[in-house]
Amino acid sequence: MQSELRKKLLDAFTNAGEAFLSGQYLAELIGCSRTAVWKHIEELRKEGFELEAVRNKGYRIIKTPESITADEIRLGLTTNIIGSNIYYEESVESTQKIAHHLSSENVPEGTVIIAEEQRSGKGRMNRTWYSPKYTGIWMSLILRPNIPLNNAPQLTLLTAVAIVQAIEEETGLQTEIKWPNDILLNGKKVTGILTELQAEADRIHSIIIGIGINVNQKMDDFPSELQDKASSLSIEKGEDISRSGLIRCIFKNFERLYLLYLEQGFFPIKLLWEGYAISLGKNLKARTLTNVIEGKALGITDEGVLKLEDETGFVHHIYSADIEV
Ligand code: BT5
Repeated sequence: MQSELRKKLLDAFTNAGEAFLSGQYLAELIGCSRTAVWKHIEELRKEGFELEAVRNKGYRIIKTPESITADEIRLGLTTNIIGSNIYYEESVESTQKIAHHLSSENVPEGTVIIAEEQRSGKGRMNRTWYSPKYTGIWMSLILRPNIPLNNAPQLTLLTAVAIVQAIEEETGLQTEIKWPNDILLNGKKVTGILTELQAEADRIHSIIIGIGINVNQKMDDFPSELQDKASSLSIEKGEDISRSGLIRCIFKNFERLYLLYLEQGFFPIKLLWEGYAISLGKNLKARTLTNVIEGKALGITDEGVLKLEDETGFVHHIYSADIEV
Protein backbone atom coordinates (compact mmCIF):
# COMPACT_ATOMS: atom_id res chain seq x y z
CA MET A 1 0.00 0.00 0.00
CA GLN A 2 1.32 3.46 -0.79
CA SER A 3 2.64 4.90 2.44
CA GLU A 4 0.65 8.16 2.17
CA LEU A 5 -2.64 6.25 1.96
CA ARG A 6 -1.56 3.94 4.75
CA LYS A 7 -0.76 6.89 6.98
CA LYS A 8 -4.17 8.48 6.31
CA LEU A 9 -5.94 5.22 7.07
CA LEU A 10 -4.06 4.59 10.32
CA ASP A 11 -4.47 8.23 11.42
CA ALA A 12 -8.23 7.93 10.87
CA PHE A 13 -8.40 4.77 13.00
CA THR A 14 -6.21 6.37 15.68
CA ASN A 15 -8.48 9.41 15.89
CA ALA A 16 -11.60 7.25 15.92
CA GLY A 17 -10.48 5.31 19.02
CA GLU A 18 -13.10 2.63 19.70
CA ALA A 19 -15.59 4.04 17.17
CA PHE A 20 -16.33 2.29 13.86
CA LEU A 21 -15.45 3.97 10.58
CA SER A 22 -17.62 3.20 7.58
CA GLY A 23 -16.20 2.02 4.26
CA GLN A 24 -17.84 5.02 2.61
CA TYR A 25 -16.19 7.46 5.06
CA LEU A 26 -12.78 5.87 4.56
CA ALA A 27 -13.19 5.82 0.78
CA GLU A 28 -13.89 9.57 0.75
CA LEU A 29 -11.09 10.28 3.20
CA ILE A 30 -8.46 8.43 1.19
CA GLY A 31 -9.95 9.27 -2.17
CA CYS A 32 -10.57 5.76 -3.50
CA SER A 33 -13.40 3.26 -4.06
CA ARG A 34 -14.97 1.16 -1.28
CA THR A 35 -13.50 -1.95 -2.90
CA ALA A 36 -10.07 -0.35 -2.64
CA VAL A 37 -10.72 0.38 1.05
CA TRP A 38 -11.60 -3.27 1.56
CA LYS A 39 -8.31 -4.27 -0.12
CA HIS A 40 -6.36 -1.94 2.17
CA ILE A 41 -8.12 -3.45 5.19
CA GLU A 42 -7.17 -6.95 4.00
CA GLU A 43 -3.55 -5.83 3.70
CA LEU A 44 -3.60 -4.56 7.27
CA ARG A 45 -4.97 -7.94 8.40
CA LYS A 46 -2.12 -9.73 6.65
CA GLU A 47 0.33 -7.58 8.55
CA GLY A 48 -1.10 -8.66 11.88
CA PHE A 49 -3.68 -5.94 12.57
CA GLU A 50 -6.94 -7.35 13.89
CA LEU A 51 -9.98 -5.49 12.59
CA GLU A 52 -13.58 -5.91 13.52
CA ALA A 53 -16.05 -5.43 10.67
CA VAL A 54 -19.71 -4.86 11.52
CA ARG A 55 -22.43 -4.45 8.94
CA ASN A 56 -23.82 -0.94 8.64
CA LYS A 57 -21.20 0.35 11.06
CA GLY A 58 -17.87 -0.26 9.37
CA TYR A 59 -14.45 -1.15 10.73
CA ARG A 60 -12.40 -0.63 13.82
CA ILE A 61 -8.95 -1.81 14.85
CA ILE A 62 -8.99 -4.06 17.90
CA LYS A 63 -5.35 -5.12 17.98
CA THR A 64 -2.20 -3.71 16.42
CA PRO A 65 0.83 -5.89 15.62
CA GLU A 66 3.60 -6.02 18.18
CA SER A 67 6.49 -3.83 17.11
CA ILE A 68 10.16 -4.73 17.53
CA THR A 69 11.78 -1.32 17.77
CA ALA A 70 15.20 -1.07 19.40
CA ASP A 71 13.61 0.15 22.68
CA GLU A 72 11.11 -2.69 22.72
CA ILE A 73 13.94 -5.22 22.40
CA ARG A 74 16.26 -3.49 24.88
CA LEU A 75 13.68 -3.66 27.64
CA GLY A 76 14.69 -6.82 29.49
CA LEU A 77 17.77 -7.55 27.39
CA THR A 78 20.52 -9.19 29.45
CA THR A 79 23.42 -9.40 26.98
CA ASN A 80 26.64 -7.37 26.88
CA ILE A 81 27.76 -7.87 23.28
CA ILE A 82 24.91 -9.17 21.12
CA GLY A 83 22.37 -6.41 20.56
CA SER A 84 24.52 -3.81 22.34
CA ASN A 85 23.81 -1.66 19.30
CA ILE A 86 20.45 -2.07 17.52
CA TYR A 87 19.35 -0.44 14.27
CA TYR A 88 15.63 -0.73 13.56
CA GLU A 89 13.97 -0.05 10.20
CA GLU A 90 10.36 -0.35 9.00
CA SER A 91 11.20 -1.45 5.50
CA VAL A 92 14.52 -2.26 3.82
CA GLU A 93 15.71 -4.11 0.74
CA SER A 94 17.79 -6.48 2.86
CA THR A 95 19.21 -6.19 6.37
CA GLN A 96 22.36 -7.94 5.02
CA LYS A 97 23.01 -5.05 2.70
CA ILE A 98 22.80 -2.53 5.56
CA ALA A 99 24.96 -4.75 7.77
CA HIS A 100 27.70 -4.89 5.10
CA HIS A 101 27.63 -1.15 4.85
CA LEU A 102 27.70 -0.59 8.63
CA SER A 103 30.38 -3.18 9.07
CA SER A 104 32.78 -1.27 6.86
CA GLU A 105 32.10 1.77 9.05
CA ASN A 106 33.51 -0.19 11.99
CA VAL A 107 30.41 -0.41 14.16
CA PRO A 108 31.03 -2.50 17.30
CA GLU A 109 30.77 -6.28 17.35
CA GLY A 110 27.27 -7.41 18.27
CA THR A 111 25.54 -4.69 16.25
CA VAL A 112 22.19 -5.91 14.95
CA ILE A 113 20.02 -4.57 12.13
CA ILE A 114 16.36 -5.48 12.37
CA ALA A 115 13.60 -4.69 9.89
CA GLU A 116 9.85 -5.15 9.94
CA GLU A 117 9.91 -5.99 6.24
CA GLN A 118 12.46 -6.82 3.53
CA ARG A 119 11.55 -5.93 -0.01
CA SER A 120 14.24 -8.16 -1.46
CA GLY A 121 15.38 -10.48 1.33
CA LYS A 122 18.27 -12.73 0.32
CA GLY A 123 18.74 -16.46 0.62
CA ARG A 124 21.90 -18.31 -0.36
CA MET A 125 23.11 -18.24 -3.96
CA ASN A 126 20.99 -15.22 -4.83
CA ARG A 127 17.73 -16.89 -3.94
CA THR A 128 15.00 -14.75 -2.43
CA TRP A 129 13.85 -14.83 1.15
CA TYR A 130 10.21 -13.92 1.60
CA SER A 131 10.01 -11.38 4.45
CA PRO A 132 6.53 -9.85 4.85
CA LYS A 133 5.81 -6.97 7.21
CA TYR A 134 5.35 -7.32 10.98
CA THR A 135 5.08 -11.11 11.01
CA GLY A 136 8.64 -12.38 11.18
CA ILE A 137 12.13 -11.69 12.50
CA TRP A 138 14.44 -10.44 9.77
CA MET A 139 17.79 -9.42 11.20
CA SER A 140 21.54 -9.34 10.57
CA LEU A 141 24.21 -9.62 13.21
CA ILE A 142 27.76 -8.29 12.84
CA LEU A 143 30.58 -10.30 14.46
CA ARG A 144 34.33 -9.81 14.43
CA PRO A 145 35.82 -13.05 15.74
CA ASN A 146 39.52 -13.67 15.48
CA ILE A 147 39.23 -17.06 13.74
CA PRO A 148 40.64 -18.56 10.53
CA LEU A 149 38.59 -17.99 7.39
CA ASN A 150 37.82 -21.72 7.04
CA ASN A 151 36.05 -21.77 10.38
CA ALA A 152 33.42 -19.20 9.43
CA PRO A 153 30.77 -21.85 8.55
CA GLN A 154 30.92 -23.02 12.17
CA LEU A 155 29.10 -19.82 13.08
CA THR A 156 26.12 -20.84 10.93
CA LEU A 157 25.87 -24.00 13.03
CA LEU A 158 26.29 -22.06 16.28
CA THR A 159 23.53 -19.69 15.20
CA ALA A 160 21.21 -22.59 14.46
CA VAL A 161 21.77 -24.01 17.96
CA ALA A 162 21.10 -20.62 19.57
CA ILE A 163 17.83 -20.29 17.64
CA VAL A 164 16.60 -23.83 18.30
CA GLN A 165 17.24 -23.35 22.02
CA ALA A 166 15.52 -19.94 22.06
CA ILE A 167 12.46 -21.24 20.19
CA GLU A 168 12.12 -24.04 22.71
CA GLU A 169 12.56 -21.72 25.69
CA GLU A 170 10.07 -19.15 24.43
CA THR A 171 7.42 -21.37 22.85
CA GLY A 172 8.02 -24.96 23.98
CA LEU A 173 8.26 -25.96 20.29
CA GLN A 174 10.98 -28.45 19.38
CA THR A 175 12.61 -27.65 16.09
CA GLU A 176 15.31 -29.52 14.19
CA ILE A 177 18.34 -28.45 12.20
CA LYS A 178 18.90 -29.49 8.62
CA TRP A 179 22.53 -29.00 7.68
CA PRO A 180 23.72 -26.40 7.09
CA ASN A 181 21.30 -23.55 7.55
CA ASP A 182 17.66 -24.60 7.84
CA ILE A 183 15.55 -24.98 10.94
CA LEU A 184 12.50 -27.17 10.46
CA LEU A 185 9.36 -27.62 12.49
CA ASN A 186 7.26 -30.69 11.70
CA GLY A 187 9.30 -31.05 8.51
CA LYS A 188 8.70 -27.50 7.28
CA LYS A 189 11.19 -24.66 7.11
CA VAL A 190 10.61 -21.98 9.74
CA THR A 191 14.07 -20.40 9.76
CA GLY A 192 16.90 -19.74 7.31
CA ILE A 193 20.40 -18.53 8.11
CA LEU A 194 22.74 -16.75 5.70
CA THR A 195 26.37 -16.29 6.74
CA GLU A 196 28.44 -13.82 4.73
CA LEU A 197 32.01 -12.64 5.14
CA GLN A 198 33.97 -9.49 4.77
CA ALA A 199 37.53 -10.66 4.53
CA GLU A 200 40.88 -9.73 3.05
CA ALA A 201 43.48 -12.36 2.16
CA ASP A 202 43.16 -14.73 5.11
CA ARG A 203 41.90 -12.27 7.72
CA ILE A 204 38.24 -11.93 8.62
CA HIS A 205 37.12 -8.34 8.87
CA SER A 206 33.59 -9.30 9.87
CA ILE A 207 31.05 -12.07 9.66
CA ILE A 208 27.50 -11.06 8.95
CA ILE A 209 24.87 -13.52 10.04
CA GLY A 210 21.44 -13.07 8.51
CA ILE A 211 18.57 -14.67 10.37
CA GLY A 212 15.06 -15.05 8.99
CA ILE A 213 12.38 -16.58 11.23
CA ASN A 214 8.73 -17.05 10.29
CA VAL A 215 6.97 -16.19 13.52
CA ASN A 216 3.36 -15.07 13.16
CA GLN A 217 2.41 -15.68 9.51
CA LYS A 218 -0.79 -17.59 8.70
CA MET A 219 -0.56 -20.29 6.01
CA ASP A 220 -2.28 -18.22 3.34
CA ASP A 221 0.24 -15.42 3.94
CA PHE A 222 2.87 -17.59 2.23
CA PRO A 223 3.14 -17.59 -1.56
CA SER A 224 1.66 -20.79 -2.99
CA GLU A 225 5.07 -22.21 -3.98
CA LEU A 226 6.16 -22.14 -0.32
CA GLN A 227 2.99 -23.45 1.29
CA ASP A 228 3.99 -27.11 1.34
CA LYS A 229 7.56 -26.53 2.50
CA ALA A 230 7.41 -23.49 4.82
CA SER A 231 5.57 -22.74 8.03
CA SER A 232 5.59 -20.30 10.93
CA LEU A 233 5.96 -20.84 14.66
CA SER A 234 2.45 -19.55 15.30
CA ILE A 235 0.88 -21.92 12.76
CA GLU A 236 2.45 -24.88 14.54
CA LYS A 237 1.83 -23.52 18.04
CA GLY A 238 -1.72 -22.34 17.38
CA GLU A 239 -1.18 -18.90 18.91
CA ASP A 240 0.74 -15.69 18.24
CA ILE A 241 4.25 -15.44 19.63
CA SER A 242 6.07 -12.34 20.92
CA ARG A 243 8.79 -11.47 18.45
CA SER A 244 10.67 -9.17 20.84
CA GLY A 245 10.76 -11.88 23.53
CA LEU A 246 12.13 -14.38 21.03
CA ILE A 247 14.76 -11.92 19.76
CA ARG A 248 16.00 -11.27 23.32
CA CYS A 249 16.19 -14.99 23.99
CA ILE A 250 18.16 -15.58 20.76
CA PHE A 251 20.61 -12.82 21.75
CA LYS A 252 21.04 -14.38 25.20
CA ASN A 253 21.68 -17.90 23.87
CA PHE A 254 23.85 -16.65 21.04
CA GLU A 255 26.08 -14.68 23.40
CA ARG A 256 26.50 -17.62 25.76
CA LEU A 257 27.42 -20.01 22.91
CA TYR A 258 29.62 -17.45 21.16
CA LEU A 259 31.69 -16.81 24.31
CA LEU A 260 31.99 -20.57 24.83
CA TYR A 261 33.09 -20.94 21.19
CA LEU A 262 35.73 -18.20 21.47
CA GLU A 263 37.09 -19.79 24.63
CA GLN A 264 36.88 -23.52 23.85
CA GLY A 265 36.50 -23.75 20.08
CA PHE A 266 33.88 -25.57 18.04
CA PHE A 267 33.83 -28.88 19.88
CA PRO A 268 31.20 -28.07 22.57
CA ILE A 269 29.01 -26.39 19.92
CA LYS A 270 29.35 -29.44 17.66
CA LEU A 271 28.07 -31.72 20.44
CA LEU A 272 25.01 -29.52 20.99
CA TRP A 273 24.43 -29.20 17.25
CA GLU A 274 24.46 -32.98 16.76
CA GLY A 275 21.70 -33.29 19.34
CA TYR A 276 19.38 -31.15 17.20
CA ALA A 277 20.37 -32.33 13.72
CA ILE A 278 17.86 -34.37 11.71
CA SER A 279 20.07 -35.49 8.90
CA LEU A 280 22.69 -37.53 10.76
CA GLY A 281 22.69 -41.26 10.01
CA LYS A 282 20.17 -40.78 7.19
CA ASN A 283 20.51 -41.19 3.45
CA LEU A 284 20.72 -37.79 1.83
CA LYS A 285 21.04 -36.16 -1.53
CA ALA A 286 23.41 -33.19 -1.49
CA ARG A 287 23.11 -30.78 -4.40
CA THR A 288 26.31 -28.77 -4.64
CA LEU A 289 27.01 -26.07 -7.22
CA THR A 290 28.62 -28.61 -9.50
CA ASN A 291 27.02 -32.02 -8.84
CA VAL A 292 24.68 -34.20 -6.83
CA ILE A 293 26.05 -36.64 -4.27
CA GLU A 294 23.96 -39.32 -2.61
CA GLY A 295 24.99 -41.07 0.53
CA LYS A 296 24.68 -41.58 4.23
CA ALA A 297 25.36 -38.62 6.51
CA LEU A 298 28.09 -39.72 8.89
CA GLY A 299 28.27 -36.47 10.80
CA ILE A 300 30.14 -33.19 10.64
CA THR A 301 33.87 -32.59 10.94
CA ASP A 302 35.40 -30.39 13.60
CA GLU A 303 35.19 -27.59 11.04
CA GLY A 304 31.45 -28.04 10.54
CA VAL A 305 31.79 -29.76 7.15
CA LEU A 306 29.26 -32.51 6.32
CA LYS A 307 30.62 -36.05 5.79
CA LEU A 308 28.63 -38.10 3.30
CA GLU A 309 29.49 -41.74 2.56
CA ASP A 310 28.47 -42.88 -0.91
CA GLU A 311 27.65 -46.49 -1.88
CA THR A 312 31.26 -47.25 -2.75
CA GLY A 313 32.27 -46.34 0.80
CA PHE A 314 33.98 -43.13 -0.24
CA VAL A 315 33.46 -40.28 2.22
CA HIS A 316 32.76 -36.91 0.58
CA HIS A 317 33.32 -33.67 2.45
CA ILE A 318 30.51 -31.26 1.64
CA TYR A 319 31.21 -27.59 2.28
CA SER A 320 28.02 -26.09 0.90
CA ALA A 321 24.92 -27.71 -0.60
CA ASP A 322 21.17 -28.05 -0.54
CA ILE A 323 20.13 -31.21 1.22
CA GLU A 324 17.20 -33.49 0.51
CA VAL A 325 16.50 -35.97 3.28
C1 BT5 B 1 18.23 -19.24 3.49
O1 BT5 B 1 18.63 -19.40 2.19
O2 BT5 B 1 17.53 -20.00 4.08
C2 BT5 B 1 18.79 -17.99 4.14
C3 BT5 B 1 17.71 -17.01 4.52
C4 BT5 B 1 18.26 -15.83 5.26
C5 BT5 B 1 17.24 -14.74 5.44
C6 BT5 B 1 17.75 -13.63 6.31
S1 BT5 B 1 16.48 -12.52 6.78
C7 BT5 B 1 17.60 -11.38 7.40
C8 BT5 B 1 18.79 -11.39 6.45
N1 BT5 B 1 18.61 -10.44 5.38
C9 BT5 B 1 18.49 -11.05 4.19
O3 BT5 B 1 18.32 -10.44 3.11
N2 BT5 B 1 18.60 -12.39 4.35
C10 BT5 B 1 18.84 -12.74 5.73
P1 BT5 B 1 18.38 -20.71 1.31
O4 BT5 B 1 18.87 -21.91 2.04
O5 BT5 B 1 19.01 -20.38 0.00
O6 BT5 B 1 16.83 -20.82 1.18
C11 BT5 B 1 16.10 -19.98 0.31
C12 BT5 B 1 14.87 -20.75 -0.12
O7 BT5 B 1 13.96 -20.89 0.99
C13 BT5 B 1 14.07 -20.02 -1.21
O8 BT5 B 1 14.54 -20.35 -2.47
C14 BT5 B 1 12.64 -20.54 -0.94
O9 BT5 B 1 12.46 -21.81 -1.54
C15 BT5 B 1 12.61 -20.74 0.55
N3 BT5 B 1 12.04 -19.57 1.26
C16 BT5 B 1 12.02 -18.27 0.89
N4 BT5 B 1 11.44 -17.51 1.82
C17 BT5 B 1 11.07 -18.35 2.83
C18 BT5 B 1 10.43 -18.18 4.08
N5 BT5 B 1 10.05 -16.98 4.53
N6 BT5 B 1 10.23 -19.28 4.83
C19 BT5 B 1 10.62 -20.52 4.43
N7 BT5 B 1 11.22 -20.74 3.25
C20 BT5 B 1 11.46 -19.67 2.45
